[in-house]
Amino acid sequence: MTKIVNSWNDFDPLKRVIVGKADFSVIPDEEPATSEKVPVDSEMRGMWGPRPTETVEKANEALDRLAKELESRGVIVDRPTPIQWNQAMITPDFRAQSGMTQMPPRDILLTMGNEIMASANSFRCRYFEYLAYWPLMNQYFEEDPEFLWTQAPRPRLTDKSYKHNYYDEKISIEERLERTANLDFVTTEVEPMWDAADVLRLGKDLFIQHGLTTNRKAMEWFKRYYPEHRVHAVNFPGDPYPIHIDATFVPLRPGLIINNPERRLPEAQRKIFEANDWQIVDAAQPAHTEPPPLCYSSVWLSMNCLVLDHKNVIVEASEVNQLEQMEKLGMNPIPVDFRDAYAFGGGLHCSTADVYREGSMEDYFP
Ligand code: ABU
Repeated sequence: MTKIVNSWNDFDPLKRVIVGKADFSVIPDEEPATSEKVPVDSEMRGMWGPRPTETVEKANEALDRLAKELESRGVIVDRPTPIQWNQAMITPDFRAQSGMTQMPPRDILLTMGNEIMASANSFRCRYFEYLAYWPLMNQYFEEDPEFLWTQAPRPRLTDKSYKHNYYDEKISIEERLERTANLDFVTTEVEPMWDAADVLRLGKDLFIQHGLTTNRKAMEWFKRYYPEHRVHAVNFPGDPYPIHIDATFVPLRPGLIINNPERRLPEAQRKIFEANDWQIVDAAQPAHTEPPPLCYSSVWLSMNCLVLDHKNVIVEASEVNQLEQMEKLGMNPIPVDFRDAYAFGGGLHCSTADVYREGSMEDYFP
């Protein structure tokens, strides 16, 4: 019997990780939570159904490349069990036309020490996505006697979970930014809803983004579930589509974090970092002006890197500015050609979920 699961942050030495798979991925039909996420001018508007086979194959090649790179560096790589998502998802409370994918794992699985918890996602199409990881969870459970296999309270996702008529084709970017600044999002507060990728783990402190995929009630739930942690609600006013913290605020090692210059952490929320001598550096500009086709995410996946330890970091190979900045910051960037996976939910950090990193729960902000 060995210890398989342990991780308290995104930068201690990585020893075991889950890398997603793109098989059977579907572009979901519009629903209250997702329509808000798709930019008005996106070619994905009004489009749904299985993703083109050649794009799935290319994404899987990119994911396999990442897995190989990690394995060549001694990291154990686990993979989910793909599910046929092109079928209706039905619960007593809603019916979705299809599921979505088992990408990216970072949205679904939150590792907190020896616990991996499946999240409480607000997208109806993602309701059953955790099932793709259940064979791995069962394996960890059988092999690691200390592993805590948990599931956050499942949201019901009835119509009461969303603001009606919140989404409107005519909403301008300026209006979206105003809504972000006012913390006015599509989800209501009837139940806790959260994506794991909105949670930034820094040992004792959890910085959780309030946005399109995580609501206030989730923050309250985290406070009660993890009483030994400090939970900080953070928001980034410059983001018209605030979803997931890992293309916005990305720690590289203790004391150093890169922040998306278009989505700066507000002054009041910076204080805890500054008071503890953390350096917050503007991330380099993305090398691309557009995301790849059929991609939900922004060009800022450029900064969505996977930190292997306090020195080594995997960065997408075409992101030349980010690669250069990593060197200037004293990191050793390892380029991996990964852009073909972007459309399937995100970059290198998104596409993985921590299983084991060395280290323990530190208090970086005493
Ligand atoms: N899943 C991360 C996406 C963040 C962004 O679109 O900027």
